[in-house]
Amino acid sequence: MKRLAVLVLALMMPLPASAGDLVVSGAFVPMAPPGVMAHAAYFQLTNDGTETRRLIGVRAEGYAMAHLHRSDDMEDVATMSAVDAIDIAPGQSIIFAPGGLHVMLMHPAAMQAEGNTVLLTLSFANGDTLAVQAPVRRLRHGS
Ligand SMILES: [Cu+2]
Repeated sequence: MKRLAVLVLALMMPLPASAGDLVVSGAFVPMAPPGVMAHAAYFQLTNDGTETRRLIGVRAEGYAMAHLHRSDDMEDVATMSAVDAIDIAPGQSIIFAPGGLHVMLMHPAAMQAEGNTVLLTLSFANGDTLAVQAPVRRLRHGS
């Protein structure tokens, strides 16, 4: 009887928005101009655990492809390159932000509107996945 009670309690626990000790915060997708076939998603990924974790890939619902990218400024020419894996040490936060690391969302099935949510699935080297809801936001310019 005691074992059954523990099981029921476990099933009633709310699902955490994290995979193990990995936590995502501040996820968003800046709204892209019409007709753009690739745009970016950003977030902060924190490792609250005691072991280094390795981010190895991403999928995005509603896009044919999604890749981990890093932007580089080389002599005033903005370039970006694919990133195969990102290690996150215990206690470390990796920040995906404009001008640096980003998730490249490619070939959207439909145009995103403000208020939509893009479902990202992050994949880790140990087989864990982490679902991230990234709201689509209009960026303010000229302020
Ligand atoms: Cu990119």
